[in-house]
Amino acid sequence: MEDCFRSKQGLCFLLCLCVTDVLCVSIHYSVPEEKKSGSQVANVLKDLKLGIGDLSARRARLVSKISKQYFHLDTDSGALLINDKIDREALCGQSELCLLQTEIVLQNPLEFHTIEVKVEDVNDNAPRFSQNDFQLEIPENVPPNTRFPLETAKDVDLGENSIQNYTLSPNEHFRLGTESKDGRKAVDLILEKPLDREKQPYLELILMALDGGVPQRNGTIKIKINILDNNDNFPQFIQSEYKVRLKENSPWNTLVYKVEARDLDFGSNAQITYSFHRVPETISNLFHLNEMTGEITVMGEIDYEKETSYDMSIKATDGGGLSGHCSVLVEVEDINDNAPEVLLISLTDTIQEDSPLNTVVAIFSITDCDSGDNGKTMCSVQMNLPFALRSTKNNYYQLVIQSPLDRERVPEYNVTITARDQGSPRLTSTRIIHVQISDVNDNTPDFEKLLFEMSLQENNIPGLLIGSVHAVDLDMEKNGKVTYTLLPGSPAASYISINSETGNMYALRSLDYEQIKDFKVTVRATDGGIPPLSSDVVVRVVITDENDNAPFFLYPLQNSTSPCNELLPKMAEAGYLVTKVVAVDRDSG
Ligand SMILES: *[C@@H]1O[C@H](CO)[C@@H](O)[C@H](O)[C@H]1NC(C)=O
Ligand SMILES: *[C@@H]1O[C@H](CO)[C@@H](O)[C@H](O)[C@H]1NC(C)=O
Ligand SMILES: *[C@@H]1O[C@H](CO)[C@@H](O)[C@H](O)[C@H]1NC(C)=O
Ligand SMILES: CC(=O)N[C@H]1CO[C@H](CO)[C@@H](O)[C@@H]1O
Repeated sequence: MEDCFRSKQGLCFLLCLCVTDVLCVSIHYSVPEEKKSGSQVANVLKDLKLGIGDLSARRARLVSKISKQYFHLDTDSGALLINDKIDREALCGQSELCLLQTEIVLQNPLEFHTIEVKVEDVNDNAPRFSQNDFQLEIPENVPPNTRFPLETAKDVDLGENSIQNYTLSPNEHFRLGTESKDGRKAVDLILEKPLDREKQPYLELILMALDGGVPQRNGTIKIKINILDNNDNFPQFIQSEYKVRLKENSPWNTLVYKVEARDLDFGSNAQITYSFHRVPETISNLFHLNEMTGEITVMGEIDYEKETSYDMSIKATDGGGLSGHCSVLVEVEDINDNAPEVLLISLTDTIQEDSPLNTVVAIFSITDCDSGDNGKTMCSVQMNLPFALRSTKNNYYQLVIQSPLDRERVPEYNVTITARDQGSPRLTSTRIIHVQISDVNDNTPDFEKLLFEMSLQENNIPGLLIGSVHAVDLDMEKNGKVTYTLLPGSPAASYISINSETGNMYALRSLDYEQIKDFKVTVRATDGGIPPLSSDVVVRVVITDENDNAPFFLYPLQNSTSPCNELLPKMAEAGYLVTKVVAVDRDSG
């Protein structure tokens, strides 16, 4: 290019030459670049006002100031022909005007004709980018209308044949912005719609530069856009609420549930740790949350009776500090681990034997901490008792008298209350209540015999024990304590006395069989109840005889002073009744 006649410089040189030289004539032609060698640029004959043959006759030749000869002259025809393909861009670069100058020298007479050939631009160059692709990294959170400058293309052609326009492959995020800065076109990528790495982490666009020639040529470059992650995604639990069931008494380390959160971000922005979020100590002491895996395990005693459900909030935090939440409701399932309990509310521990039917002896309640069937209870007492259960509402029961009581027959009862629930396995519990029957004076003293007979030898010493009577009273204590008295009214009552406590009977004085053979008294047995009950019995005392009387002669009289004179006939024969001796003895037997 250095030896090419460049533009104005060359033109000036020519003009100067022509001014000094009268014979200087400048002829102008033009030829498109890239014409094949041998193509004709023009015929010079007419312009040189010469005829055919003149050129060869005057030994015309082309003289060029540059070493390379682009043209040659056909001296026979006068045609100016292209020697070699002309590349305008190589010759003149971006200059608007590209002139090739050559001179036709004629001899005899010597003449110079300057020929200027304007090389016209042909759209022979496509727009060109310096690289095939272009890397761009854009954070996903850049706001719309942010501009990213792009490399521009170059097209060495001129004017219309150089770059006229840029286009971008269709896409939903970017458009092109072109601006002319200092006469140069700048191309920017303008963000139209926000980016989302999680949807599309990578974009490839094609930027095309178009020139305005015919045919239109284009050049392309790939724009590779890596969208950089911002921690713009919150960790998100797969479900926002979890509901799980857990059997009570579940052992240590039982897996309750594994929660899982996802984060659409990348790298540490997507690394999730789990933690309890503001849960009370009762929960954090009972459950363990693995912060890496999200597994919730049992760490304490799960007791349905203490707590039927646990509501916990769990937080997932990513490496960038964003967090998401979920709630886990753990419902504890009841296990029949509680036996029913009999709770005695009131107990009358002694009950009068004459209490009327339906008298309440005890009130108790049955409780079972379990729920459902596990907590449904039934209650019973043993058969053959004078008591019955009567249930009132809310698991309250009354133990009432069902049939008459008799302390003298059964003085106490051990009532076994059995409560059983309906869980599986069935659990039962029993409670024994002791019911004491208290005495009522409902029994009269009862003599052992209907009639007592005693005997007493006459001439007894006063105060002698004759015998004793005994009456039984089945009642207790005072009610059963019998005292004995003699009923007055019979004269014989003065003969004897009775010990009121023991029932022993004593003779008050010496009795004479010969005077009294027997007598009867009535003894009354009275108990100590209020009012007292009593019964009477008759006691017959028989006096027995003793040989206390000498026989006594009734005849002859014993008090006569004179001996008994009996007149006896002389002639009395043997067997003759002299007299009759009569004696008596007051004793018997
Ligand atoms: C550039 O190309 C686009 C699309 O092909 C067209 O809409 C626009 O008018 C062109 N601009 C120029 C200056 O030619
Ligand atoms: C771009 O140029 C290629 C050949 O170089 C051609 O096949 C294509 O159709 C051109 N595209 C446009 C839009 O002009
Ligand atoms: C009741 O239980 C008590 C104490 O266990 C026992 O001493 C008593 O003999 C029992 N009574 C009956 C009637 O079973
Ligand atoms: C003399 C005398 O004393 N006579 C009496 C004897 O006993 C009888 C019967 O007891 C009496 O009647 C007599 O008077």
